[in-house]
Amino acid sequence: PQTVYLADYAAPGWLVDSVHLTFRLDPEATRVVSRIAFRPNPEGTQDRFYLDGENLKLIGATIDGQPVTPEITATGLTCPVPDGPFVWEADVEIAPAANTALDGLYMSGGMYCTQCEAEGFRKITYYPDRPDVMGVFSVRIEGDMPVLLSNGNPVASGDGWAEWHDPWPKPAYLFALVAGDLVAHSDLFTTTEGRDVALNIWVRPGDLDKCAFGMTALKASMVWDEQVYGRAYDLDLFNIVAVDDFNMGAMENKGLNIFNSSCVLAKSDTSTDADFERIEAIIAHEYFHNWTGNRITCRDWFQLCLKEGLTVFRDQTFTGDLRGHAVKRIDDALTLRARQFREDAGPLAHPVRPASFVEINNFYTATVYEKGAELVGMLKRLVGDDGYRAALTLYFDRHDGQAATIEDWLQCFTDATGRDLTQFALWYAQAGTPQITVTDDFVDGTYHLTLAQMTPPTPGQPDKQPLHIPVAVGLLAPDGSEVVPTRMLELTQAQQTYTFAGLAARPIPSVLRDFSAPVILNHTQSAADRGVLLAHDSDPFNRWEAGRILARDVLLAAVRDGKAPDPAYLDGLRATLTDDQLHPAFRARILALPSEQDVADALVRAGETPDPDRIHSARRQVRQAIATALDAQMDAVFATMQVPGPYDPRAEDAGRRTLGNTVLSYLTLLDAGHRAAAQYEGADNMTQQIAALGCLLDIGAGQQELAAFRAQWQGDRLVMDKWFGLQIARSDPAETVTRAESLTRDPAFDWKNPNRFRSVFGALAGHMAGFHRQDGAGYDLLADWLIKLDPLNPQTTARMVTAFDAMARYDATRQELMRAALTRIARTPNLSRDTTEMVARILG
Ligand code: B3K
Ligand code: ZN
Repeated sequence: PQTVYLADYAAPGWLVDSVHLTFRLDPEATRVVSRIAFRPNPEGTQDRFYLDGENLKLIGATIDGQPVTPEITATGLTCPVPDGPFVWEADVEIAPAANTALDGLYMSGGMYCTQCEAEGFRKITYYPDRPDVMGVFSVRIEGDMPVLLSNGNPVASGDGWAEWHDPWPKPAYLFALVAGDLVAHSDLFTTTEGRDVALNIWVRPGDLDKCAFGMTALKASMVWDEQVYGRAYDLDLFNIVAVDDFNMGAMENKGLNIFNSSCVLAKSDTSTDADFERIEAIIAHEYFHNWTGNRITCRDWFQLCLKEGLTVFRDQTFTGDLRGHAVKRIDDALTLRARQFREDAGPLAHPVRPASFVEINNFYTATVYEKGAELVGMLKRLVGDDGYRAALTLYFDRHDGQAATIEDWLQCFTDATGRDLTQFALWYAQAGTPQITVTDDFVDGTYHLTLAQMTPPTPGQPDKQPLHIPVAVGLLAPDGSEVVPTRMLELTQAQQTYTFAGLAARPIPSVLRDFSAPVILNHTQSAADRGVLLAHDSDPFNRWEAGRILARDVLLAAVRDGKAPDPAYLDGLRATLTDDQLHPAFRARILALPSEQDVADALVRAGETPDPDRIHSARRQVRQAIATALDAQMDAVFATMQVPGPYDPRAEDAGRRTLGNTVLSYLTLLDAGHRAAAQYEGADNMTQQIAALGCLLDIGAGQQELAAFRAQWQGDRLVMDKWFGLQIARSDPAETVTRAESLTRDPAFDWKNPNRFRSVFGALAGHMAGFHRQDGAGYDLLADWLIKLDPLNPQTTARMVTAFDAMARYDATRQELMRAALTRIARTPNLSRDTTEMVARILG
């Protein structure tokens, strides 16, 4: 397979003014007629006319009405063209029913739908399928379906046909088409500019009662983008469609967002609080793309973080505004550490803006998305709120309608604020998680804080340069009062010392407040100091972080020496648990221990080899000890966290349920599942039903409830995904693989559906001790199924291969077994380009 390099970027030789597409839908033989007005690009650097195209049957082509015979390869075509502007017409045949890759035009449960990002449009017709070619699309759909949708505004329709026009020039990856037997949950929205917008969420008839929450989230997003970013919607219509077979979460096609049904459908008895929050965030994310992604798109796919990092940052801020910033920041940091830091520490590490790729779909990663969002957050910290607003206003003014680059983006910050961001730009190019080591001294009332930065080597980048890092620091007096409020230190050298004079006593530093940069802190602090921070830090993030580190150290001591938790730690936990001044959601975050993976990460950082079984049992022991020590208080909290009245997904209630369910998980370790069984029985919402079931499975009980759950929910695909996943996630490590294996023989295991496949194998890969069973049975099972899935769905296969990316951190036996499984995948004949690239990168 060929590698594409950022350095090889060449401006397109021809630009597109307009595109007319006619679809005659048929599952086996859909005809796509395209009429494209091309003109030479004055800035073009390509001299050969080339159109991308894959798996297309060309029936005929003309240029300015004259038949032509292009030279066709497996990936595109070329042919001689006139000197000036010309009109290209092509008639191609495609087979949506045979498209199991879910990329291009495909079918899901009898409906037609599309996915074109990143390079799916070339599976629909011949086209310059690159984001810097933007055209105005008109679409006619002919098909025997009641609902026929495409981008933009409706022009005309009749029985079995519809015409659409999208006035906003767009790259082909934002094209979409949907045809099916669908019904809409509809609403109206009037923008600040006075435009009336019809809003629809299109679903299969049985799902109509799961749309109301998504609609509320959509309207909240529209209001937020107007108020916070001054961005109003720009069409008369905004459509969302729910699709059951989808490779990822959702897609921001102009005016016609297509969603994995799991990311839009919600109802209290079938969706958890976490589902509601995630759905709200994804609806916002796709909606926000209308400005950050669609109106301003990416010049090439190396710039992916330009739209994804910024849009994630925007949806994170939105959720924080709606549901509280402290807890949101904690959750985002947890996700970043669990996914991005881990990616950065292994063979798949890559910069936020990669320099090369084989298959771009393999780069929709935590690094591009979540670390990309952190870079936006750091820019905002460096230039301040006003500077950020000015830079964004300039960005929208200057680049609206364009395909832009990271250089363009940073230039807006420099021009709007005068800040030199040359060093900051390194964040986009240098992979790996920086580590900051903190040391300090205190002499005669003066405190010196020294920060030293180091970024470890990553594949292809042995030597790293110092980065420009905003480090928010505050100082506490020994009694916990704040003596120096938050100051934004800018670390730019390998090592810098900061001075704080006039202090009465040696302060307790609170470093990296609000997680001001995506870095790992090496900071030796006494348990007593951490206890003060946990009890008093004015920064909620660092308050949580202090508790987190204490918990981590307790877990490490249990793993290394079988030590029981320090009584001082238990006291701190008790104080937090019972502090009614603290938001329940925040208390729940403090009570939730670091995961087994987190413990493994800490061991690896300390140069040790993690033993998954040992970590699993040590963590269970610690949980048991916490439950025993805090039994009475937890019992009291459990009672007070019951939310009266009808279920409401709002943050306030969700926080109470989270804390209630967290203490329930501890109490279950002591009461033989008594309370959990009762909660399961009485639950009128999925949050409490599934949490109770999980608690029961945790102690080896709950089989009866599991059967009842299935009987109750067998008609609901999304809930059944939970049923599959939960019993694997909560299994005893000795049984995880057999449980997963037997579930693959369940008649409801529809392995071609990505959600169902992920529910089983995502849960298997996520169960550290179960997946890493010493005899390699977990690796073999996953490899067998990835080999089976690859020919059908390369994208989902390649994504799930990442389960093996932590290979190098384990003992020699496990490494060998993982290597064997990966080698077996690699040697499979006709392995997809997607999976080939991922396996090769992991094997190194
Ligand atoms: N832009 C899409 C992701 C497309 C993934 C292509 N493999 C969804 C999003 O980030 O909003
Ligand atoms: Zn996105």
